[in-house]
Amino acid sequence: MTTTESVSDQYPVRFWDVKDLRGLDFDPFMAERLHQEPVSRVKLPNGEGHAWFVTRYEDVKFVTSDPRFSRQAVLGRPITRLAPHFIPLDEAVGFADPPEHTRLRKAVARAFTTRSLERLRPAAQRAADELLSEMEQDGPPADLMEHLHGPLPLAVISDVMGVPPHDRPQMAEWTNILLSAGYGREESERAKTGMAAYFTELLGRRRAEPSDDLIGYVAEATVQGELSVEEAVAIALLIQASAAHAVRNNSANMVYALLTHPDHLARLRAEPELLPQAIEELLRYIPHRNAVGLARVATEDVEVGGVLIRAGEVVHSSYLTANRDPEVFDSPDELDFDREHNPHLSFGHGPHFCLGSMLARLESEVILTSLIERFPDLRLAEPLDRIRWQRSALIRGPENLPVTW
Ligand code: FLV
Repeated sequence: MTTTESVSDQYPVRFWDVKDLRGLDFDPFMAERLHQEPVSRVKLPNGEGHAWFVTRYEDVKFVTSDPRFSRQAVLGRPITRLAPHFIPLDEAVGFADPPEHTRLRKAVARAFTTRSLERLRPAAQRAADELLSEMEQDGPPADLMEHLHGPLPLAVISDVMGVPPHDRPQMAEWTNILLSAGYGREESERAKTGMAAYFTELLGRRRAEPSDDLIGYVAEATVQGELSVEEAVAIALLIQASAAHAVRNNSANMVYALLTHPDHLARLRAEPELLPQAIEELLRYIPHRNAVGLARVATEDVEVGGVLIRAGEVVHSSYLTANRDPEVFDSPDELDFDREHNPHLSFGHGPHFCLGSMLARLESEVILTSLIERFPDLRLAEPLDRIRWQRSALIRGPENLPVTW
């Protein structure tokens, strides 16, 4: 580099035209950045300006855990991004930095302790058994999205929240609009406002009549002065929407991966004790989302992967590329149930590490075990090109998953 060369010459801003991908194809733009330009500058389809894009495992861990990269500083800035709107409400935990972040998480931690979760397992298993019995009665072929991946995660998180059964279809509809880049800003904002009004009302009722569920816990926290009503509503909305949607898609991608890797599926049938390890590998291997989500803003000049990022600059990072970093994972593009070293970042890293990681694992275990035990000859009912994949999605997954048995 000569002394006259500027950042702009050395790091051209690359336009990331996020295309709809099929199946579990890894985004070629992301792979190219990881292997050829691990810290780059990108511009996404929405928002303004450009951002740094950090892809390597160690760099991603650094950016997502060092306090000099702030989420609070994202608020009010039209940061370059995939979706036309911001998904969380301004008061949500996703936009908070420690110590406020710690206070917000503490208010909901009770719902996600190991004990709370183990209480949920029998209920989740019962729900899966009932859903699969209905599917069996209808007979093959059947769409697993409709019969299992859609309803099960929605039921599980709605039970955790205390959202009554007759309100769940409305939740699913709002969530689909909120967690998509395809409806436009106005409609997405409308879904968010509708959901916020719903939780404000439910929270009001729980303040009057306490309940042993997540809405009850945050209602109590507002009474104790630990949370404002806006904070309670924002955290409830984010958990309800993210949980149902992420598990629907990720668990469907797991089943798709197994049905298109028959040797892996046969191995799981023969060695069921391998399941927890197989789930970890599926979590690593599946490209969970399109592009990137919420960015961070540097509050000071910081060097990342040999590049100087200046105070005020925007930084996106990717857990998907981190999970494919050959410095950490041998043959990273292979699905390998025997992988011994698998410290994947699929649930994130640092203070924003997924609150629901153990619940997501539990649901995936219930889903995969039930399918494997009940349907010894489960297979796709249509050729691969008849499976439709969501368009303009933030979180990737199939629209339909037709199976027979
Ligand atoms: O996909 C995104 C997302 C998903 C989610 O479940 C919660 C979120 O806050 C987000 C987000 O902020 C940005 C996304 O692209």
